Amino acid sequence: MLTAITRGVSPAIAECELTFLERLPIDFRKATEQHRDYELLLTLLGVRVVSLPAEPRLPDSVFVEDTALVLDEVAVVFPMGAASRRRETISMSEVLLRYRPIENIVLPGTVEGGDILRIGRKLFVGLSRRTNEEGIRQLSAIAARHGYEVTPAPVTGCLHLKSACTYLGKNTLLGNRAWMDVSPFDGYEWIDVPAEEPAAANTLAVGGKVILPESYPHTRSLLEERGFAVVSLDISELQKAEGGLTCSSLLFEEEYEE
Ligand code: CIR
Repeated sequence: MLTAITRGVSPAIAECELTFLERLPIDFRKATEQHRDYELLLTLLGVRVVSLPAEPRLPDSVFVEDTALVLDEVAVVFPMGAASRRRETISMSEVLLRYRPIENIVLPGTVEGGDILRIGRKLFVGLSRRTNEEGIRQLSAIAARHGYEVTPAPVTGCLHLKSACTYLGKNTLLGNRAWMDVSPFDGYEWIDVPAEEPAAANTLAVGGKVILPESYPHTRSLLEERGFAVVSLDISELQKAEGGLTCSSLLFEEEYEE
């Protein structure tokens, strides 16, 4: 069954890391409500949600996707590029041990899960402000042992690879191609985000639907014209923390048998 690990919003979220955004006030109660709606929507789409308690001292810890990559055979835990976030992996490793054996990337390698776009047994990994060449090298070695191929994909205009593009299914990517090097993605169809919604590429395709932030109505129309079933969700407060839809869950198949 598709499983999503999530974590409650930290009451310290106002002190989150910000790279490309100006700091705006975040309404903690609203953020918590939006996060619960996110968990509820995943449940309605057939995902088993494992909701962990908030980490009051770790402002960005709601963004669990960045801590690790859960493949069918192994969980790979990362030293994140943002040093302030590295303690998030301590409790996450304990949880992941219930599901998979764990391997660790080690410093000076850094990787964040927001940089990993998985399509089957291909892992496209953003070379970004948070994920470095040494991190990608170590990840490639671990992934290769389990039959996955890693392809680096330089990212220039945004935080992570999946801020610039996500996979919708049907061999199609939604992207802002100005923010990344697209050459690793030869052979895929592209849908370009509309100019007025440059940050709309971070979607979550699950349960036959594409979840999209409510703030991107033009992208919604475009995806619907192209035959994708879209569900919109208001995540305005988490967007102010530079979070998107993929960041708030760590998704994997719970019962995997070789
Ligand atoms: C950070 O800068 O690390 C957080 N404020 C946002 C992380 C978003 N994560 C993601 O896109 N995977």
